[in-house]
Amino acid sequence: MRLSRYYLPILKENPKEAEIVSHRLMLRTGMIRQQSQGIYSWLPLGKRVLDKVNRIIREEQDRSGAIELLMPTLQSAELWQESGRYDAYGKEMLRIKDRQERPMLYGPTNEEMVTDIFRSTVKSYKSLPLNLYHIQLKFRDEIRPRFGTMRSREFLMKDAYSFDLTREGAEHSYNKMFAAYLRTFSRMGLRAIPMRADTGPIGGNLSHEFIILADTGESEVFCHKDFVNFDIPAVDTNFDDADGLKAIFDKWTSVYAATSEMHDEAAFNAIPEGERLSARGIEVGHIFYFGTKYSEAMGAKVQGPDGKEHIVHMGSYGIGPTRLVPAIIEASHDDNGIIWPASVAPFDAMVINMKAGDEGCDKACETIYAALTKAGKDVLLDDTDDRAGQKFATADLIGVPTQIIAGPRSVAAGEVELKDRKTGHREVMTIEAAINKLVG
Ligand code: P5A
Repeated sequence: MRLSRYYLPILKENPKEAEIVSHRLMLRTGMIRQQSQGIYSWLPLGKRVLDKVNRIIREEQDRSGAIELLMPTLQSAELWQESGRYDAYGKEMLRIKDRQERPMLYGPTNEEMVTDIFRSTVKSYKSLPLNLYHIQLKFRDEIRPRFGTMRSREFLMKDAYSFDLTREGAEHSYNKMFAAYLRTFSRMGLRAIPMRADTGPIGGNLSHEFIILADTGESEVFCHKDFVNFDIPAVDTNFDDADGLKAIFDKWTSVYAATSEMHDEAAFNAIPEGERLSARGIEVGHIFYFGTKYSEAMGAKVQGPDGKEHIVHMGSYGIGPTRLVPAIIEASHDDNGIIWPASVAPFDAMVINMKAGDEGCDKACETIYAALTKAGKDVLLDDTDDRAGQKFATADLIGVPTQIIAGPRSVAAGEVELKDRKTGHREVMTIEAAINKLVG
C-alpha cells in the first residue's frame, strides 16, 4: 500500500472527547469515526487490525472444533417471547417494527436464534457435540456508551453456542472454549485472566469473564498474583481429550479470581497480603454454561442412545473484537503512539522514503516494497513528500512493528536503517540484508 494513495485521516490534535489513551489513539490514527452516539465506522487502518483480530479468533475457534455460520442482525420478537427474554431484556434492546407492523429487534445476542436453528435441524444425539459460532454485529442500547469502541452500542461479537447430550458433555464443551480463549488472547499479546463472574441476562450459574488488567478498565477485579506464571495451552492441545482440558481448567481456576459481583472478601483476605491483587480490568470475553434454560423453553431436544428424547445442555461463549482492539492499545503504547504486537499490526512493515523524487531513494524503496509484498508481507510505503519529522511521527503513531528508513546518504552506500518500534533499536544494513531479515 502506498501512503500517497491510501486513506489515512490522521488528526494533528488530541480529540477532546477521548478520555482514555486507546480512544485518543484510535481517533488520532484515523482507525474509527463516531457516526452517532456509541456507533462507529471502522476506517481502513482500523479495519485491517479488526480483520487480524478476527482471523486469530476464527483460527482458535476452528481449532477447538467450533463451526462458523452467519446469523442475521435483525431478529423476530417471537423467538424472544418463547424464551421469555423479550420483556426481561428491557431498554437495552432496540425494538423495531417492519412494514407489516411485525415486532422485530436488533439482536443483542443470539441464544434464541441458534436454539431455533438447532431444534429445526438436529434430531439425534449422533450429531452432538455441536458448537456453532459467528462473528456478527450486535446492538445494546447501553446507558453509558463510552471510551470509543470499548463500550459502544453497536459492536462486533464472536458468539459461539454449544449443544451437548449431557451435563458432563457440556462441561467438556465449556473447557474447550476456556482453553481456546486463553490461546486467542495470548496470540494477541494479552494475558487474560479468567474470573468467576455473574451471569446477568444470559443466565445459568457457571460463568467466567476473561479480564485484561488495565487501570482504565471498567471492571473492579480481585485475584491472586500467580496468574502471570500460568502456561497458555499449546498449539497442539487435543480438544477431544476431556481430561486434558479439565486439567487446564482446574489449573487456571485453582487460585482466587473474581469480578466485584462475585467477590468473596473473606476468601480474598485469606491470601497472604503480598500475593493479592485488587485491580481494574477490561472484560474481553465471557463464557456461560446455562444448562437447559433455552433448550427447555424452546423445545430443543434430540433422541438419545436409549431411544428417548433428551433436552440438550447448552452454553454460550462471547468475545468482543471491537473491544479487543482498544484493549490491545491500552496494553501496548507509549507517548509517541501505538505499539502493535506483530500478530495484529495493520502492516508488518513501513518503508519510509526520506526523499521522494530522489532517484536512489525511490529505487531502494520500490525494491524493498516489491520484495516484501511478493513474500506476502503487508507493507505500507511512505512515498509522500512530507517532512522527515512528520514521517517519523506518523510511523511511530500508527505503530507498525518495523520501520525501514531510506535516506539519500544511506542508499548511496546501498544501505537502509531498520527501526524496531517497540524497543526503538536501530540498525543499519544493506538493502538485501534488510529484505532477508523481514522476509525471515
Ligand atoms: C455470550 C455469547 C453474551 O452476550 N451470549 C453470546 C453471551 N455475553 S456478554 O458478556 O454479554 O458479551 C460478550 C462479549 O461481548 C463484548 N461486549 C461489548 N463490546 C463492546 N461494547 C459493548 N457494549 C459490549 N458488550 C459486550 C465483551 O467483550 C463481552 O465479553
